[in-house]
Amino acid sequence: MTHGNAFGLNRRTVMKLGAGVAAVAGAAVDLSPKAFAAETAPAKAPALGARLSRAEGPLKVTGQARYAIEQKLENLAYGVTVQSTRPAGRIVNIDTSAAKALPGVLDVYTAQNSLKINKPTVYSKGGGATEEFTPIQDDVVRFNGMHIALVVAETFEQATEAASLLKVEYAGGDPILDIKDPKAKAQLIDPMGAAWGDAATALANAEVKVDVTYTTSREYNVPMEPHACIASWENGKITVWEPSQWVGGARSVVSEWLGIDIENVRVISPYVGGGFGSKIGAHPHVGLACAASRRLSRPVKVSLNRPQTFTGLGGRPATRQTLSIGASKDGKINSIVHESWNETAIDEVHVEACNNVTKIMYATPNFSSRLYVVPVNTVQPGWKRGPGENPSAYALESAIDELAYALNMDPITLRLANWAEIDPSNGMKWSTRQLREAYAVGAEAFGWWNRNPAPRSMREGRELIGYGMAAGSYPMIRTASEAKIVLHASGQIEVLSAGTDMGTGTYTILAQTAADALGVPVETVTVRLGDTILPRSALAGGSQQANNLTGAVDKAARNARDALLALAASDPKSPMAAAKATDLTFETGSVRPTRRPNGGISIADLLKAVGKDKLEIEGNTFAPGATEEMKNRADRSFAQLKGAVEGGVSAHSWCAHFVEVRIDEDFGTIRVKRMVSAFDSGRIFNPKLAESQWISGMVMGLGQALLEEGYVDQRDGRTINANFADYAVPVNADVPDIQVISVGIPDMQATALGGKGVGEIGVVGVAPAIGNAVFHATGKRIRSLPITLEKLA
Ligand code: MCN
Ligand code: MOS
Repeated sequence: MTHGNAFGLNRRTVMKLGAGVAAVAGAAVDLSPKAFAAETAPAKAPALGARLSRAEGPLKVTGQARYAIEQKLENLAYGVTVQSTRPAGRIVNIDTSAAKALPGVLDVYTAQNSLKINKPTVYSKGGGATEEFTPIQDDVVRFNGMHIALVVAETFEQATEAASLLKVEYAGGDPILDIKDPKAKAQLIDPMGAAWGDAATALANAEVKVDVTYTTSREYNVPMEPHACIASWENGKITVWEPSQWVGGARSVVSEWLGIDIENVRVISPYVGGGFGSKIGAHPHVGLACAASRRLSRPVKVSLNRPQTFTGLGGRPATRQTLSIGASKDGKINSIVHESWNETAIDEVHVEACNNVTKIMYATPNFSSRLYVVPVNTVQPGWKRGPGENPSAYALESAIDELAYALNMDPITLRLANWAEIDPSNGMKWSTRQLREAYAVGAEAFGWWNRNPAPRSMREGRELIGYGMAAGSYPMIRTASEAKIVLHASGQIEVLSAGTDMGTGTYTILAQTAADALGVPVETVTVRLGDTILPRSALAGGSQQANNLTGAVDKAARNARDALLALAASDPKSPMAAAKATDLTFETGSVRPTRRPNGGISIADLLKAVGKDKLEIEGNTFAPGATEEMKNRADRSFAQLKGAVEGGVSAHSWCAHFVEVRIDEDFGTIRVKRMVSAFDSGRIFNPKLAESQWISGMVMGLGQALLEEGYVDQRDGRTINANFADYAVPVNADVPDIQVISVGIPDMQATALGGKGVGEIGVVGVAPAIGNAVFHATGKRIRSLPITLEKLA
């Protein structure tokens, strides 16, 4: 078979598919200033699905939004952590005398003078990722950059100065700093592998094979807002202002750390300056702040400085993956063998599930995958946008491109030849899978079919041009959650949830959901989020929160409509008191007799008429009969979290990315010229925000592909580039023209309102698309990220 559109994906088919999805697809994003001006004009349609700007945006750009450590508290003390400068061994002594002698210093806590902090269990029960490590409880040095002391003083400057005066005496230590170290021992994570058929035999007998190894570097989440909190202990209760993707989880951990009843813990997080997975869990410095506040009976602020964030918590671990694919000459895959290794902390397990995409993407009769972790002296790695799926898609989608070249076949054609009609890992039906549409629409918008597939065949002057593509998936994770709607006699409507908004758009889409279901203008709805005193919500993680919470708010709004009809029919002071609730209708914010379209009374007037100043109504997505304990577990642990297949169908978001790179032939510099991606995230609640999510994921993928790499000094385990100058992330000059297209359709089997996840799917598959484009441009296959000029030379 030759390169070409063997599966009928010619231009005309593409157009037809494109037209077919146009009705549900959001418009492609136009990033011109003109487009922004038009979009920020007040929107008329309040409905869910409208292209509204972020509700909290003005508060943020005018500096009125108060982030965690901007809270002003009386009698605030400042804590500064001290981190180890050795990667392993023991602490023999920490001399704190000079520090304690400084003016303003309140105390210095070390393992010798410890604040008791218990081990948390919330995370380990959810599969690792956020550390169980509790600082200053023993003399063991686990990694370079580990917190070994907390200095607390009246001012930040005094604490910083005092922290620099500690004299630490270390002994011993034989660190393992890299997964390639011969001393390092890989551990098989047994239950996480997946296998069917006889992959080894099928591979041995395959007509065409690729057998390749890919590596990815250590990466960091680097949100703009560093990890920092204020803990305030008062009369046996603690309040923590902590930027959090999950206040319920943080509350649970604080109660475990301190050994106090969870009812005595409140966590507040109305605004989060980015987290990308790194603020799902409260990290050890928060435990230090809480314990110090209890000891001193004062509020204590602990903010990590930027370098400290690189070791105060972990990012995406370095990975190594071997992938073998066997196929017939006509391009049918008959075997995939995938093994992966990722670094983890020396005494904790974080698994990067590198088989997540591999095991579902293509129909193959034989498959085997195994996951290993390799303990090294590093901070426990964590979740970073698309954990598992991201490295998985990198290896798989690079290898598929290699196979396409081995077969002399177009990569889209090859993907379609191995289309999985059902989820190959479990035989379940897909809920929805608009991936063919994504290939078709993306290819068309990009101009894929103009590509000459031969490497080094396209150029403009000194620049080699490369076109590459890759696909990706992200599972639809779900956790039941609850929400409350408060209808005020003033006409104002409040939506309350403990869920958080990291810049994703939760405030906006929940207002849209309530406005839509109640038929009121979106401006009348205000949303309160990010506080454990509000209705229980699972984490903003795993790209699930939008669907969890729109479902809960929609339910609350429906309950509110029922409650209003009942109130109108039952309260003697209601103008409709003579009617039966079943003879009344709720429409566009009013209750009216079903037979009198013009005889309505607004929510506010009804409340005034019956003499109520407000009406509070709850709604949730729990199964009927869910106990309080189950609801608490959904809010505080991972126990109620449902994966992709728990609805009896296999539910995922899907994407196809197309990129053009330009490579200067003389200098080897790589520039991404444009990216076009098509996404299936089901029904989209707000296209403007979903597009912004997808685009930001793609930019993160660009960083991973070309820039991001944590360097560890192999002599002492120090993170060398622990700052924004040396840890390079894309800046505006690196970011090309980006076009994103929605090809999703409402997926009612996946979620209450038919949406699927948006937050992470954007990053999955970008790095391989760029790598594939680099190969097309140059004929060089770089199998390790980031792809730098040195590797290309
Ligand atoms: N959305 C939509 N239609 C859908 C689903 C979502 O319009 N069907 C839009 C909404 O605006 C919603 C947003 O997309 O607020 C994200 O929704 P969802 O995919 O449910 O993700 P979560 O709300 O659970 O947010 C977490 C997700 C994750 S896991 C990471 S990592 C990530 C991401 O969001 N981190 C982010 N996007 C981020 N964006 C910002 N600005 N900062 C981060 O730290
Ligand atoms: Mo996202 S890495 O699940 O917070």
